[in-house]
Amino acid sequence: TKFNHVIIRRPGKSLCDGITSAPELGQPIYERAIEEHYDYEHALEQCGVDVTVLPALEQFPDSCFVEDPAVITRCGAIITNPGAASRNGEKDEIEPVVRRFFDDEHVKHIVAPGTLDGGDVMMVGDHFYVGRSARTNEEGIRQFCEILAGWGLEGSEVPLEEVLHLKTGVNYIEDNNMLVSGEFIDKPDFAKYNKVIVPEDEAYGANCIWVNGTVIVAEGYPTVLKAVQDLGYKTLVVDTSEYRKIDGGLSCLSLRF
Ligand code: CIR
Repeated sequence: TKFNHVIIRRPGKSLCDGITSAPELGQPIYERAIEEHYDYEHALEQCGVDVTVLPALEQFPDSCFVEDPAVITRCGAIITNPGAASRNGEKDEIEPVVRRFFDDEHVKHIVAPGTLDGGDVMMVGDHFYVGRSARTNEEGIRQFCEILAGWGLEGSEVPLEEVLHLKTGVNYIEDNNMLVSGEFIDKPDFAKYNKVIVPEDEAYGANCIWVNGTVIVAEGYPTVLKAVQDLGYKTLVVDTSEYRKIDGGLSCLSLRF
């Protein structure tokens, strides 16, 4: 795998109204979120990708999490049908951007009654694991796998119960290495990988991203950072604490392809 492009979207001031499962963490502070976003952008630039930065969309509080309204594979792009009502319209905002990179034939859609969030999709080479979650339903997964099959790729369903998205708790960092936490530690689907078990008190840190040999790790998760470094990866650390307040992390903040 080699990524050439990354798409990110600046958060808006409405970020503080993003959907959250953890209101006790408080609302994100916009000024800090913007600073963290610049740091994230600069980390990506150091990984040899060209970064497309989209402007904030105040009408969609969660729209900086561009991973959810689209999935981009090496064969084509899939515009999803995001499962949260307040986020569904983000698909119409990301589509024209995706079309800058793909022609008509290589842009497909998940349609109702199917729903799917990109955060539920984990790419491992030409195989895509798809979490069946509160956001992604059986019909969404069926459509997704059918589109993949048309491109010679394959997908499989991974049911999840405890976290928001599949990649909240499991992330592939290439070379057969996978970070796993919580309910994913013992899933038979992942038995064949070299699993790095993320301790419960660092569960948020499981959401790392591999970008061309470098692994970007969230700031404040020392066990995860050391484990990734021990595997021989170059690492970059970015603070995403403002995004964590609304269940967002490193992978949600970009489309990498
Ligand atoms: C949401 O609930 O949709 C946002 N507050 C967080 C989305 C995180 N995205 C992701 O894990 N891919």
